[in-house]
Amino acid sequence: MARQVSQQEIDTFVRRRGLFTRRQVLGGAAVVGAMALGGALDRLVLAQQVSEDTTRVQGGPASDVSKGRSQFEQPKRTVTTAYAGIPQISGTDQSQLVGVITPSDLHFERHHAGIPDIDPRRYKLLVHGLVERPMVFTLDDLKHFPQESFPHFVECSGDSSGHYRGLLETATIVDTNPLYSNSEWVGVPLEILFREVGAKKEARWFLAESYDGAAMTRSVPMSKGYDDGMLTYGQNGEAVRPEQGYPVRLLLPGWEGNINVKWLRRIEVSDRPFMTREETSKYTDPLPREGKARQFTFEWDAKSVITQPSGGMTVRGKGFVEVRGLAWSGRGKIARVEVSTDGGKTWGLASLAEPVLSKTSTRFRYPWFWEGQEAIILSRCTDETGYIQPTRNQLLLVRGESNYHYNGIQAWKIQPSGTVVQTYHEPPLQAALPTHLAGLWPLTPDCGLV
Ligand SMILES: Nc1nc2c(c(=O)[nH]1)N[C@H]1C(S)=C(S)[C@@H](COP(=O)(O)O)O[C@H]1N2
Ligand SMILES: [Mo]
Repeated sequence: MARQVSQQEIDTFVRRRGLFTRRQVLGGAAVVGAMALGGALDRLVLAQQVSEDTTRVQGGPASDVSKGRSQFEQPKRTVTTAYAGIPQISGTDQSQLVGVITPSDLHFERHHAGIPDIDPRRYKLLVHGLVERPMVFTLDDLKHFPQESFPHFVECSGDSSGHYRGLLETATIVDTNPLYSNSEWVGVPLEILFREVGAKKEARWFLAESYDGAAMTRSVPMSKGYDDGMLTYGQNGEAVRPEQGYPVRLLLPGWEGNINVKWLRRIEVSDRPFMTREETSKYTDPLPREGKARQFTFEWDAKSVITQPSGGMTVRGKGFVEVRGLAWSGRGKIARVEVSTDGGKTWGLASLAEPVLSKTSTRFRYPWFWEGQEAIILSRCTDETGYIQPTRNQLLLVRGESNYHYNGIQAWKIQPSGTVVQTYHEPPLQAALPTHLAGLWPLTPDCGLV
C-alpha cells in the first residue's frame, strides 16, 4: 500500500538506489557488503537474484536461449481433462493478462485428438475440387505468396457455456472465459490461393480438413475465404505454435473457434456444404422452439467481460478502482463499451484503448470510486453494426437450449470485504421456469439474435 515518505528516506533512497525496504535501508549494509565480496560470476548472478540492491551487482548475461518470464510472474493455463483421461483443453486466465495480445504460450488450447508433430519440410496442402488447376503447396510455396497480418481472436463456441446453466459464486474468469485468446496472425489471404488454383464460378463452399487424429473437417462459404480468410503460418512474431496448428492454420476472423482448422491438410472446393459431424451433431444451436436448430452459426456476436476486478480477486480498499476488461465482436470493430457499477441501473462510457481494430480484442477502462458497499459491476458492448450485447435472460429466451455461442452480459459482485464473486444481476430466469422456457417463445424480445 502506498505511504508517505520522509525527506531523509527520499535522500537515502536516491543515494543508494536498489529495492530497499525501510528496514534494510536502516540495517542492511552488511548484507550488500558480503555479496560484493563474493567474487565468482555465479555468486554474482546469484547475488543479483536475491540482492535488494540490483544496481550494485552484475545482472544475468545476454543469451540465445529464451529465458521466459520473471520468476515472480508465472501465469498458467488451467488444464481440463475432457474425455478418456486425456487433457484436451487448457484455458487462458484473462485476469492475469494486460494489453490485448495473448502471449502464445498462454493461448487457450482445444484439441480433439491431441497435438500432431508435423515436419515443415514434408508439409503439403492439397487444394482441389471445383478448380481449374488442383494443386499441392509446400510451406515454402505458401510463404512465397504476398503476406498479410492482423490481430484476431479465436474463441471456442463453448466459451462461457457455464452461464447457460448458471455458475456458482466461486466461479472465476477461468470458469467464465477460458476459451478466448487473441494473436497477431500472419499468412496468405485465401483469395490469393483461390486465384492460383482457379476456383470456378459455381464454387460456393470449401471443405477444410486437418492432419491431426481428429481429421477435423468443416464447410466454409467461399465468400468468407474471399472476404478475409487466411492461411496462417505466423503467430505473435514467430511460427504458429504446435498447439495452435503448426505449420499452417486456417483462420476465419471473428468466426467460432472450431472452424479455424489447425494443422491444415486439404481444401476441397464445392458448390454445397459437406455436412460434417462438426456442423451437424456439434456446433449447432438447438432452439427453444420444438425441433428447430440454428446451423452454420459462424460469427461471434459482440461480447465483453470485466477482467479486473473479477471473481476470486480482492479489491484493495475503498477509493479508486480502475475497472478493466476486454470487448470483441465477430462482425467488426467495437463501437462502445458501457460499464455499470450498480447492477445495471446506470451506465457510464468506458474508454477504449487504441487502436480499435476489427474482430480482435479491444481493451476498455473505467474509473470508479468504490465506497465500500456491496456493488454489482457489469460491462455491455456495442459493435460497429449497432448490435448490443444482450443480458443473460434476453439470450436465454432465444437460445435456451444451446451450449454454444454465449455472449450475454457478465456480472461480478464486490462484497463489502472487497472480495469479488460471480453473480447474476437479473432474476434467475431458467430456475424460475418449470418447463425449460417452453411456451415462452412468443415473448422473445427482438434483440436481433436469431
Ligand atoms: N485440426 C483441428 N483443428 C481444430 C481443432 C482440432 O481439434 N483439430 N479444434 C477446434 C476447436 S473446437 C477450437 S475452439 C479451436 C481451438 O484453437 P486453439 O487450440 O488454437 O486455441 O481450434 C479448432 N480447430
Ligand atoms: Mo471449440
